[in-house]
Amino acid sequence: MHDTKQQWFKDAKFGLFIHWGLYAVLAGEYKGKRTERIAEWIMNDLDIPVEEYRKLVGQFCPSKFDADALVKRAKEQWGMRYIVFTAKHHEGFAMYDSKVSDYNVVKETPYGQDIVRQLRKACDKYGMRLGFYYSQAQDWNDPDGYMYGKDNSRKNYRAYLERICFPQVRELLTEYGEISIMWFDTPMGTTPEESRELYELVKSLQPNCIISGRIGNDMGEYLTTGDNFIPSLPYEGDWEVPATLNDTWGYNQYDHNWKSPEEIIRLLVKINSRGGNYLLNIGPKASGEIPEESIAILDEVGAYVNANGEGIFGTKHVGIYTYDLDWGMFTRKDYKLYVHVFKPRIRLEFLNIGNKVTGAYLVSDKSELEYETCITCDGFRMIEVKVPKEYHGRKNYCICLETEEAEPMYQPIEKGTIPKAFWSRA
Ligand code: JFZ
Repeated sequence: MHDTKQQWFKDAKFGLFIHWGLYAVLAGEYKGKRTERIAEWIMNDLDIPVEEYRKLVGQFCPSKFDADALVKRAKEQWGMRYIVFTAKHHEGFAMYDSKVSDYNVVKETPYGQDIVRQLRKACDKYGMRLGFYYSQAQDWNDPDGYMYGKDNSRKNYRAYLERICFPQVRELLTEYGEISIMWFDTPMGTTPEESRELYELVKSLQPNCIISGRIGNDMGEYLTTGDNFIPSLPYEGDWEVPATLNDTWGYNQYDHNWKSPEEIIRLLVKINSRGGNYLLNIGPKASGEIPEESIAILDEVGAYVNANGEGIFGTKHVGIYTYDLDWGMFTRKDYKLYVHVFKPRIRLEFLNIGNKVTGAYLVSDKSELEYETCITCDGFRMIEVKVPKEYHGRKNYCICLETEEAEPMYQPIEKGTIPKAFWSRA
């Protein structure tokens, strides 16, 4: 079981991933050819020669980038508690003023400003935690980086670690204030010793900086699932699902396969109900603007999160309920069971929850709800909550059942396996 030992991470539940780099200039297409893969992989997918790709620096001028507005919106409207930003992705281009490599946004673009510095300032202003995505093995700009020229046979990865990776991780962790997460990725052929060296470097500079699962060799402080892959069952310990709003991380002008706000709300609650954090991505355009579809979706998701944050932040994973509810999902805190309701109901019925309910309320305004409890003829507890009339046609709201017991107590579907204690409680 993974334990970050950082309560903020356990409570955070919802973070913002930002994938931004030179690939945004191409936006999914190069010389009339569209990539069919995730847009930040376009150099690799379309075999763009390094010298050709490097010329993109001359077109990177995100004059419309507004770090302050973005971080303010992410914190206050979208309800996100941390940001993970691509300081350097596989393309090898640093989105900050790196003294290690001139291939960076300050040194080589007409824009000439430090993106990370702007995010740092905005995160400090709005109390948002900041982390960095850093591609520690793949570097398509450096002959000693993995997947350079799609050939891993002649590289000196040790030289790459010492010349680029370690010094850049050092500058990121010494020049930009408190960093909450180092989000490493695709460790490729990294040896256990190399992962350990990277781990020790991070901890030597910022002991409280959490190291993500993809540092390699099982040395992550939390589990990073596969992209957009949600564990089917509740999972003990600290873990996170990196996920997209459409089908790409970096901006792709042709990817319109956006998930709906309702789908995102359900995914957030589903991940939280199983004990994980949802790290949800946006891919800014080359202009620095956030795709309007991303903003529209996250504004609506954020309205739910802000109204029902009590049932999201600081919750723990719930066990597997006896029945499959097609209209709702649970999250929980001690002595409180939250029910996120996704479809219109006039009554909420819960069979085989053995808990003694001591109160019920609507999370958004704390208004009390009427409820009844009975024991069915075959001996199972039935809890029934009356939905206020004004909510009969509503979906996407959350209620709280206050219980005498600290944890949810699901009764099995089969009688006879229930401890005697349940039978005595009417
Ligand atoms: C990696 C990157 O290659 C990709 O560009 C993006 O940044 C994503 C968040 O991370 O892609 C992966 C890495 C690992 C898995 C899947 C996609 N995995 O282990 O399933």
